[in-house]
Amino acid sequence: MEHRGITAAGDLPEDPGRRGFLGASGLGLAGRVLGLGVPLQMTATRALSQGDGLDGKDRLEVLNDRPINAQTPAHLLDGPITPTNRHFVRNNGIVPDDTAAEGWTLTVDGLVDQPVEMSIDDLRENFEVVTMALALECGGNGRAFFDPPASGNQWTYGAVACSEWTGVRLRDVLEAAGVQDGVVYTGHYGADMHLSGDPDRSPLSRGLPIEKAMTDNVLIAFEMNGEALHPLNGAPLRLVVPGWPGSCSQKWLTRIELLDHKHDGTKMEAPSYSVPRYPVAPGTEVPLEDFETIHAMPVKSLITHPQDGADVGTEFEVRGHAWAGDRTVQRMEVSSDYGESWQQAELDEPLNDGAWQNWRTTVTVPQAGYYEIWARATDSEGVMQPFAIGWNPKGYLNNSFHKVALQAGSA
Ligand SMILES: Nc1nc2c(c(=O)[nH]1)N[C@H]1C(S)=C(S)[C@@H](COP(=O)(O)O)O[C@H]1N2
Ligand SMILES: [Mo]
Repeated sequence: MEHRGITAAGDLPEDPGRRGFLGASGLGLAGRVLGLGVPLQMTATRALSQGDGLDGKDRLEVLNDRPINAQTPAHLLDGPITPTNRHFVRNNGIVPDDTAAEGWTLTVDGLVDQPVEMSIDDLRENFEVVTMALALECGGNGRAFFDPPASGNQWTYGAVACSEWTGVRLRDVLEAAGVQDGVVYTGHYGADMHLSGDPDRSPLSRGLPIEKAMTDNVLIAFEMNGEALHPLNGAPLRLVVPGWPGSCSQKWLTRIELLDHKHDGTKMEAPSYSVPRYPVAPGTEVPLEDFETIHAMPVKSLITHPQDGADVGTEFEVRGHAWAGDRTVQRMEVSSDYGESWQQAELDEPLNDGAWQNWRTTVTVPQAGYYEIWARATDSEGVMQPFAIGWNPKGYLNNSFHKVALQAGSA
């Protein structure tokens, strides 16, 4: 049966007509939802080919090729742990030429008792090595749905992943260097190059309040899913800061500086990774001093099965993941009647602090026909994913419901 789903599915044929709003079966929904400020917009995608620089990645949708940015179709994120070949890629600059572990060093300096320079072997030998499933989400995931559009990569749903990372705790390394009194922030530096090619400019240098840097689940990682990191995901060494905007997780990590003031590296300052301190009307020009830096990401969930646009029976399993920044998810619900009624899904505990949570439920629909499945998560403080979110100039923090379109009773 020919019908189109709500979101761009990675394996649909390329078709420039898919830019913009939905075709036949989705129009009704687009119209209805539009009035509430959530245009269901499809993103132009193109098939991967050799030369995209995405070797070792499986059916990611390329949003930009200089720098390389690619997201994962939601149905390819099914499964509790994201395989490396399906971990999204978000680059602000050019991947370093040499991403070999041999000869790589990490410097920790600034307000420390003793500046240190360590190889990856030094990290392995001197600190407890831990493996954790950690969820990473780009602050701009969901940007494609802002109207008026926000500039930047037009992520729909796929700038999120939860791989298994092996490394050492950032806290252990900072404590070994000796955190001095008065330290309030970290500054992170990576080996990637600015798009201009100017070696004196950095594509990205973010930092963390020291309290966050000292939490148990912030890792300096040298393995991803039991193997060396993928070059596009920061090989051979990166930070993994679950629950905070992905930009905090510096890739190709070479240096961490401890500071007695907020870090002022590239993209620390507003409007980067910042939102207005107060609600603004769509399209408002907000003065820079009225922005604040994003800390924890909000509660959110993803439907990874059935795939958007699928044919299903009248009874079928719906499943996916949910996560909530520094909190956990306490309830997961699904609707097949546009939010009129909700059924509670079975929700797993996180594998560890910082992992996303898997959920599943069986949905039965009353008769054959077209349905949309909506999913919403509620966090441990009772905060629920909203149907629609307020606009912000850079298109961050869109945690409105994920929806998939299905044709039921035809399979
Ligand atoms: N050095 C460096 N680190 C970086 C980036 C970058 O451009 N350079 N991008 C950041 C952003 S914005 C995100 S969302 C995550 C994405 O990690 P991934 O590409 O492994 O998915 O990496 C972060 N770390
Ligand atoms: Mo990001």
